[in-house]
Amino acid sequence: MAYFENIGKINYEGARSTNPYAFKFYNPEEKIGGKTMEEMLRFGVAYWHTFTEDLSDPFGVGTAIRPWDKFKGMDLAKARVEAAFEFFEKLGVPYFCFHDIDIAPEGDTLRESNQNLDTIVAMIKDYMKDSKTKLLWNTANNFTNPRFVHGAASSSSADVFAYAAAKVKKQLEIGKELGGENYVFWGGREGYETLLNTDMKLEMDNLGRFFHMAVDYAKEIGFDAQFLIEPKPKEPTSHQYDFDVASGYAFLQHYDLQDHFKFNIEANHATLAGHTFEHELHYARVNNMLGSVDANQGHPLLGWDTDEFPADLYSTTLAMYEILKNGGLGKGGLNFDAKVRRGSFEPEDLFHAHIAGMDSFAVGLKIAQKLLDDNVLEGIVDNRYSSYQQGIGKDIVEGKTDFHKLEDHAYGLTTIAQPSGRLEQIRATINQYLLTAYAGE
Ligand code: XLS
Ligand code: NI
Ligand code: NI
Repeated sequence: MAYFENIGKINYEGARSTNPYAFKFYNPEEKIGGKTMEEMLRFGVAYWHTFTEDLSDPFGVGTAIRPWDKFKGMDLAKARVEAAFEFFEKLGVPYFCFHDIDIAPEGDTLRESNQNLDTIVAMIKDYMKDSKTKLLWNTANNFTNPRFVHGAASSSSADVFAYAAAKVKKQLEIGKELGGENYVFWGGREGYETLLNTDMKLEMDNLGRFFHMAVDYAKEIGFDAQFLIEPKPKEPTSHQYDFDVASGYAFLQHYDLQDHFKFNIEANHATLAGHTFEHELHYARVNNMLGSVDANQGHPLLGWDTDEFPADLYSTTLAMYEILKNGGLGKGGLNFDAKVRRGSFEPEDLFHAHIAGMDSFAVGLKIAQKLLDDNVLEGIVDNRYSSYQQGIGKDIVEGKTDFHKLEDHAYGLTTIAQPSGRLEQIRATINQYLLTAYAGE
C-alpha cells in the first residue's frame, strides 16, 4: 500500500524549475570537488521527526495528519516502516536514523519491548535488502520514559543505570544487525537540575563507566560503528554534562574515551550553547573529532531546540566549508534532525521540508567548494598569520624561544604593524559567491 500516493520520485530539475516536488540544486550525480553530491552530503532522514512525531507542543495536542495513524500498536509500527521505505525511495536518501522507541512501542517489560523491537527490526532488515537506504545511526531513547526522571547513566538510581545499559546493549546488537555505520549517544537526561541534591562527581564518573562498557560490548559483538556523542547545553536538564564540543572533548579525554568517540554536531544545539554551528564543527575538526551532523536550524528568536529544517544558505555554506576542510564526513552524514512546523501538518510537507533541506546543503556545498578552489578564506587566514612564518614568529611555533628572548624582541620594537581584519570585505565577498555561483544556470 502507498502512503504518499500522489507523490512520485523526486528528481533534480535545476535552479529554474517551478515544480515543488523537484530538487533545484541537489543533483545526486553531479560531481563537486571530485565526489558526487550524494557521496559528499550523505543525507539521512530522522525516523522520529518524520514518522513518529505528531507535532504536539506544550500547549496543544498533535496536528499532524499521517496516513498511517489509522493503525495502533504494533500495526502502527509496521505501517510506519512501510511508509518510511516508500519515503526514502521517493526522496532518494541514502540514510536514516532512529531511536528504539521510534520504531517499536515499549512493552510492559523490558523483555516485551525487546520482542517488539525484534519483530520490527526483522521487517526493516527485509526492506533494506531491496533498498539503497542504509542505517546512518541508531540510539537508545533513555530520556522519554518516566523512569529516566533522574537521568539514565547519570541517574541517582543504580537500577535505572542498569536499565539504561540494557537498552543500549540491545541497540548495539540492532546496529550490528542492520549494518549501522555509527552509534549515537545524546544524553537527554545526563545532567542535573540542582546541586542541592546532586553528586556531580559520581554522576560523571558513572557516565564515563557507562561509555567504557558500551565500547567493550560493541567490541565483544564485533560492531565496528563509529561512536558519537551529541553535545547539547540545556533542555531538558539545566546543566547537561556534554554542554558543547569543547566540554565534551574534555570529558572524553578525562575518562580516556577520546579514541573511541567522535562528535555528532547539531546546529541548533550549537546555537543554544552560544556558539555558531561552524564554531562547533571547526572545534571538532581541528581536534580530529568531527563525526557526523544533525542538520537543522534553530529559530533566532526562541531559546529552545526548535529543530527547524535548514534553509539558511549562509549557515549551510559555512558548515559545508568545515566539512570539506575535514575531507568529508567519513562514516557520518547529514541527518535531518528536524521537524516540520506545527502548521505544516500535511504529509506532503514532509517532502517539501526535506527538499528544502537537501537543496540548502547542496547550495552550501557548491559555494564552499568554490571558496576553497579560489583560496578565498584560506588566503585571508594565511596572510593574517604570516608573522609566524619567519623571524620571532617562526621561533615561537617551533618552540625555539622563551620569555627572555621574547622580552629582548619586545624591547627592540619601535612600531608594531598589524593589518586590518577586513571582516566587512570578507562578508561582501561571501555574498558575491552566494549570488553569482548560479549566474547563467
Ligand atoms: C535532541 C537530540 C536528539 C538526538 C538523538 O535534542 O537532538 O534528537 O539527536 O537522540
Ligand atoms: Ni539531534
Ligand atoms: Ni536536538
